[in-house]
Amino acid sequence: MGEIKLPEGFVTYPEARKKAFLTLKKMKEEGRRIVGVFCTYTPWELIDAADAAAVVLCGIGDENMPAAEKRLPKNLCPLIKASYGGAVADRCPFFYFSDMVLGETTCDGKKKMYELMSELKHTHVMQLPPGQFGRGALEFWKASVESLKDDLEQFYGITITNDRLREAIHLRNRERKAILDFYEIGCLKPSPISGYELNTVITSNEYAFDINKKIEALEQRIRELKDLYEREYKGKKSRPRILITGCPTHGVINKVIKRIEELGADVVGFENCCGPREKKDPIDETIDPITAIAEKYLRVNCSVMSPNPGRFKALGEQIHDYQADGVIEVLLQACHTFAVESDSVRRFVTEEKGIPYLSITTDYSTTDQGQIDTRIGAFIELLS
Ligand code: BJ8
Repeated sequence: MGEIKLPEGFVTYPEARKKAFLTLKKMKEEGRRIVGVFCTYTPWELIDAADAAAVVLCGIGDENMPAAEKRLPKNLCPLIKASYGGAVADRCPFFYFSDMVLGETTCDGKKKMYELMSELKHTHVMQLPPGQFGRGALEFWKASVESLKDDLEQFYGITITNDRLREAIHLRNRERKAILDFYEIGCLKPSPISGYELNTVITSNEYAFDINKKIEALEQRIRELKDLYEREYKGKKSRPRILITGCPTHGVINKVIKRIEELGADVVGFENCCGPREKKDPIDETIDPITAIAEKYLRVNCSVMSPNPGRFKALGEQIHDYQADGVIEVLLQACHTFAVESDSVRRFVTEEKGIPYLSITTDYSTTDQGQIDTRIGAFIELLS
């Protein structure tokens, strides 16, 4: 069993969430605006420009499934059930502290769940077009961005100015660059950082509300890791290098990501929403901010878009840049869009890129841990 090296004072994802409860409570008491969000399509800059904090509401763990399943089908994506279950059972402090919720019409499960969620709290659902390129797709999405701006203004009784939007875009672009540089430490061979740390730090960072401090902390860790690479890793033999693709992995960090590394491989990168998917693509700071925001987020390569060629381009680039020896696709149960796309991903990885591929379909329970370990173990053996 390999041991995962972690920096001193490392904070796990559940610990970071616990800490964030207290921060949010304090923020709420101080009268800060808080908007609950879910997805990479979220235009963070609009929320920033409304002087509100965005807090991620995606659920993890399976303790809220029974509450969710009173209204939702059992055979539904665990991310959707965990998120709704926490809200409806009043066990998600992030939902509790949110003034309003922002969702997008991504997959069918999520968009229908938002209808139920809107019974609990004001929920603004942005309408996404089904594809990025069709006639009128950008106009349609831009109208959704404008309608979110109108709703935030009305809900809070404020005006969101273009100057404030430009400032927010500039700051978030700086944050994107810092996050991207942090991910790219995984391109070093052998990697001086575990995928477990990468996944944990970036997902936990969603609960760090001071963006300037977050950028500083990332830059500091990047310097430490580069130094560590020069001192201890450079020139040494690398373990098999795995690139993760598919559904978001924040709910299965321990079950899949950590296990891959304990079983003898390095997770070096993520081609999913826990990776640099949208970080590589800054917002244009030279044009009208609403148009720039609409253009940027429409370029997100999620499987809910049909067709979704950008994902294959990004996957190819990451396999190359991160020097991946194999790809593991994580599919959350009943996620149809990623599941349908997975055969094309398998063929792309094995036939075009010539490296092995494994897909794992799972949920947030622990019942399939043994089976997952066996399959990951066999895959790593194949790569060794
Ligand atoms: S941009 S990946 S964060 S939608 S896993 S709930 S798609 S059934 S999470 Fe996602 Fe935005 Fe896309 Fe990223 Fe539905 Fe699939 Fe569940 Fe999903």
